[in-house]
Amino acid sequence: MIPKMDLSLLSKKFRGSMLGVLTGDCLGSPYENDEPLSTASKVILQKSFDKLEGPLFKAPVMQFTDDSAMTKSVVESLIEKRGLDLDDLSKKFVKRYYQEPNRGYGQGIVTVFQKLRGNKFSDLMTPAREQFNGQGSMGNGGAMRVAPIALFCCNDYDQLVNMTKRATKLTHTHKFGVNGAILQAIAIQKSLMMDPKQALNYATFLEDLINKMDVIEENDEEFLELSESEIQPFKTQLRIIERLIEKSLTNENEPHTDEILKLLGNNVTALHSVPTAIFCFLRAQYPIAEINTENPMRRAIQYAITLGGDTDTIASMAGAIAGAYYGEDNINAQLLNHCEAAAEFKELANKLFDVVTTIK
Ligand code: F2R
Ligand code: MG
Ligand code: MG
Repeated sequence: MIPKMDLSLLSKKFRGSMLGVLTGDCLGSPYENDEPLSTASKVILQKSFDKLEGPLFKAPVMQFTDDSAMTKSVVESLIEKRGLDLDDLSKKFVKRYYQEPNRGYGQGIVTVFQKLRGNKFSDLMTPAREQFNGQGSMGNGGAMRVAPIALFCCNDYDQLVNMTKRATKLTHTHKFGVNGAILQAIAIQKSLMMDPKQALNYATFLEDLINKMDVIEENDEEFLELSESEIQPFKTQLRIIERLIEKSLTNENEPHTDEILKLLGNNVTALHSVPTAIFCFLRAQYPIAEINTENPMRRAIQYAITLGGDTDTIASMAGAIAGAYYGEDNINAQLLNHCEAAAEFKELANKLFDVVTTIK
């Protein structure tokens, strides 16, 4: 169970990923549903990040939203139950929602919570299956909360896929919602197990994700007359990421934000947000115009916000992957002081690490 990695580095990566979820969410939520940022707004965002990272800046603490709230339920349940317990997890989701309903939850998912409470948790799976006239939700709610599962399964790919599927289907049964959560989980697990001192090869990273999604999406091949992009949409999006990064590395060809958004998207569906988050993480290892920082983790989160749309969630998912790769040392301590519950998230990451490293 314990991975072959320096455990002190691994524990920093656990904290990095959990704090990446939180900081992306807190920093991104004021911009949720905005248009992509104009040059003037990017300057304001840059100044705001600079101030938050400075030692003397006093500002109200930034509140987290449903992304971190649901992630907190997942990590607490994994710690308490030392594994995935759907009954406990669904109760935690519902309890937390009714305690704090104003965390900006998705409109559809509230119906799942109401039905679960209504049936007294006697039937955990039907409420999600009934969403959107039986189609199930294709929202990114499963992906945005998956980081603790990726950390828990850090050394076991089959367990990761299986656990992510089961945990996601409590609320999201559409294949886009489920496969998006699986892709996000794989990206985090992969980043966690890599050495941040070695160069990150975006093409190799993506090739591995493409091969894995090829197998995961293969089982969805119901209609032979469909094109590959329809049968294997996540695999297709991963190929697009590769082309966009290739293009941006040849200086004169930096893709315009409009092109990125047209191809990858920035909305609340998993298909049009999980690949975008992966793109932000991979692109941000290189400098980006109008983002002035030496820190690639901050760059990933700041870049995700400039793309507009579902900023809290895309920044949070990019933060989860970047944090798993770079570890907590790349998260500014002053900035963390401005994020609600940062100390608690750090503590939860430590407890999860203890569970993972002591399970037989
Ligand atoms: N809900 C939001 N943002 C709205 C604005 C919040 C505002 N700032 C505030 O403070 O109140 N953000 C959060 O929702 C996203 C995660 O959503 P989740 O958990 O997947 O929920 P849901 O309801 O299942 O899906 C979200 C929407 O996607 C559309 N949709 C999903 N499946 C569909 C289907 N099969 N057919 C048609 N539409 C479908 C619906 O519009 C759902 O409402 C995150 O961004 C999180 O931050
Ligand atoms: Mg949110
Ligand atoms: Mg959101």
